[in-house]
Amino acid sequence: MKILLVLSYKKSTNSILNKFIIASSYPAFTLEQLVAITPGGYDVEYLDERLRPVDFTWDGDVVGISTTTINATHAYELADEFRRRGRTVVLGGYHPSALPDEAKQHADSVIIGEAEISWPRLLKDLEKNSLKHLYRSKPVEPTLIPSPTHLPEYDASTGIVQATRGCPYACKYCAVQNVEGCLFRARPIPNVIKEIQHLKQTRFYFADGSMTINSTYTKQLFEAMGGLHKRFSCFGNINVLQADEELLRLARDAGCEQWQIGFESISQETLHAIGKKTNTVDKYADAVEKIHEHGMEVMGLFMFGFDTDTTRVFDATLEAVDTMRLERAGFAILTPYPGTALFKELMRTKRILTTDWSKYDLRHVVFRPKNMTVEQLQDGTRSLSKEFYSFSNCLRRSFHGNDWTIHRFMNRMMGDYFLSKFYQI
Ligand code: B12
Ligand code: SF4
Repeated sequence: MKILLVLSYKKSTNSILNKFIIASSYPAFTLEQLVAITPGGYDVEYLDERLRPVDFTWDGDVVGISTTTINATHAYELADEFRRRGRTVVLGGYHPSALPDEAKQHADSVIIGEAEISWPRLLKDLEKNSLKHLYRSKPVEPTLIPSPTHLPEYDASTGIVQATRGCPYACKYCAVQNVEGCLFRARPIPNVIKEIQHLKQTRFYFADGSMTINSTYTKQLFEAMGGLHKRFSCFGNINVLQADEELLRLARDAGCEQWQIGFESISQETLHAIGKKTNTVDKYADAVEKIHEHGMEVMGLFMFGFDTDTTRVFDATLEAVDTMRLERAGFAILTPYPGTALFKELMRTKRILTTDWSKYDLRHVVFRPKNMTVEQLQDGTRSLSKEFYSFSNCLRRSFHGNDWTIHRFMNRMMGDYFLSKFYQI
């Protein structure tokens, strides 16, 4: 049986510039994992639509398409066309997992959630001519999660490693629950270490929802990473980063350069309303200072449009970001991803303005905000992002810290330029 695995991406292009930017930024980790979990004996091809357009004349049996919400409509178009040409189509990933009934209209079968168990089962059923419309498995036992297959297209990029799955905090806006669920599972440390050792790249990032859910595990992992000479960044939460200096020291020794922190808001009332149990505003500055003292940077992530936000939130957030001396920041418009408690609540109260999924990109307002207009939310977030990434502010931040080198200066300026494009509203 011949299988084609597709990572869908709506802006398909073949340009050399796009290839360079994509290949030098992030690999298609999802594709690498899907190739790894496809049992031997099948003829497997893969396609990252960010690098190559889809060829509908592909002559094979099964097309597996992965999609997040912003690419969903486009992924459905691909699915419809492949089905029209007689191929069996399977949809999986964040969006089909959240809305399987919608996805089913465009596919012969839909995988809900993690696929390490269900994808091989689906392929077996297909061979027996007994394909089901939906496949859902229990959270995968961490020892059964194989290392992703290295795909040579991404040698020049930043590597990706995932040590754990599942997040028990279940913040109301977070989509991680749709695929990984709330049950925290940590992969065996030797498996993760072997994977890091085999990375071609010297830099990588942990695609884990948070590396501070079980700090005992994370400390053991960081200790085991000593001597690997890799550099990495990862997500972590305020409650632990502020309180656990041993973790910070081990992180630094293991090669951590940057903690990415979902601050989300500088209002405790907002954090309470969205169920962000890990954050206490009073602890923000101390946590950032401690991370800086241990020689690592902080990338802060913020969202706007919560019911408790008024138009004053933009200036207040910029001031807080400056006071805390964050090296990097990402400013997003609150986006109710299907499957989340936030989406259900806004649907119930009829505040969802559009289900054009391509607008669910953290840059468009897709719901009716409570204490400002759609335009105020859109413009306020855009202006804040522009201000933070203005040339003069990037230049000023690039001199932060007392270990200035020309190499670090160039890295920061280029990194800021890239991020300003990534977060462009
Ligand atoms: C790494 C990552 C990225 C990377 C690479 C993404 C990629 N496509 O490889 C980068 C930095 C590029 C990125 C960008 C964005 N991301 Co992102 N990202 C992640 C992150 C941290 C990990 C995803 C991952 O690789 N997981 C590991 C892989 C193995 O899991 P997986 O993709 O879910 O695949 C498994 C199953 O879903 C299933 N499966 C998936 N597809 C298919 C297909 C078939 C046929 C089958 C059978 C099975 C199957 O099998 C896999 C194995 O179990 C998650 C958060 C998280 N911790 O999960 C956010 C996340 C996926 N990102 C998200 C978002 C919003 C974005 C951006 C829009 C952000 C932005 N500001 O622009 C962009 C859009 C990217 C795009 N065009 O799709 C949201 C998605 C929400 C949603 N409903 O769509 C998440 C969940 C973050 C969050 N907390 O909300 N992201
Ligand atoms: S702590 Fe992070 S990964 Fe966990 S639910 Fe909240 S936002 Fe998602």
